[in-house]
Amino acid sequence: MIFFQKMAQEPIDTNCMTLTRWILAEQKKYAPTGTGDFTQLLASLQTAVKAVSAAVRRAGISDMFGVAGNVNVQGEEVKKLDVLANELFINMLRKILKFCHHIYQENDNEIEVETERQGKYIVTFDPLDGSSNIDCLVSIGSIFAIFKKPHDEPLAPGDALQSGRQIIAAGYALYGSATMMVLSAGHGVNGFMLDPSIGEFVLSDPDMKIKPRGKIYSINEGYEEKWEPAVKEYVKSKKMGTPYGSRYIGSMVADVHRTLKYGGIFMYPATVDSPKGKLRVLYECMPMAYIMEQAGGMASTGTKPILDIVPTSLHQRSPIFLGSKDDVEEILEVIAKHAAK
Ligand code: P6P
Repeated sequence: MIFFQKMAQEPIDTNCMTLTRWILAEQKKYAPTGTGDFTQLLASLQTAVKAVSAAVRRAGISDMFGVAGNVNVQGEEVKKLDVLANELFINMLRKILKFCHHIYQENDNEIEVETERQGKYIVTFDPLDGSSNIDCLVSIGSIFAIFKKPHDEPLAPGDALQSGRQIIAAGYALYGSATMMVLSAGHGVNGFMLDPSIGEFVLSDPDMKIKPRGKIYSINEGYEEKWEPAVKEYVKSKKMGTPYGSRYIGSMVADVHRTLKYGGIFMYPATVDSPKGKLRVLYECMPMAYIMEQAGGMASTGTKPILDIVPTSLHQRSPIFLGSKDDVEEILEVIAKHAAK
């Protein structure tokens, strides 16, 4: 009863900074003469996330769990929620498709975009990352990055294959104990919590920065025998002396968000079975690397910054080591030491 009384007395902030207001303020601050297309794009992504969040929260009741019966371009089972999340993102973007062209995880190639409707942005996204965790109610997420079209001509195949340094905005949504959007448009990182009572994302984590060093390492230890020696040596070192804590959720968005909030390192290295790593460059590694760098952290392939990659294929994968600068630099030193042998 005390809890509910407290909730009832919670004052409503009548001047809260919502994501919608923040997007408009960003446009006013950084693109006062802009056409508003970028603002519309971010607003549409916000709407897609709200729709996916509602679907995720309702999945168990609406029989949305379970397998949709087909497989995605990586040969992985696609679950019903995956299909729905895909359609929601596409339809929310399609409404403004004249501004953008998008690539996402589930399909072999880019979305076909009618030439007369092509706009000036390319959006790469993973509509529902961590889907193997859907049925057991573990946090899952959506990830996106926004690039500018590289020329004014109609889009050509491969126009999305740009360096991560060309990203103009990126972020993720986490469907956890609450739904949160974390994004950057190149001027720092801000976190917005979805307030179901008003249906708006409200600024809850302004100007997010990651600690220079954390006390948590995150990696799937089940693959230890398949790691390169440098990764084995580094992980072993985290268990010596004053050990780090080990946390691994198996949903990239959840593991990265915890790393951003608490510091430390998230790793998905190459293994014998996945010599290029598992996580996809365009719609998992690059967006998360952009957020990490904007928050004062690092994200590396093990030999170079993730954002320096120029992908040669849409679903290209990369090893990734991201998080607190000191932690990432520490494993890079071990990797370099082994490479020099
Ligand atoms: P593993 C989820 O399937 C995902 O793509 C990422 O969200 C996550 O970080 C990774 O794969 C987990 O992979 O091999 O540890 O189950």
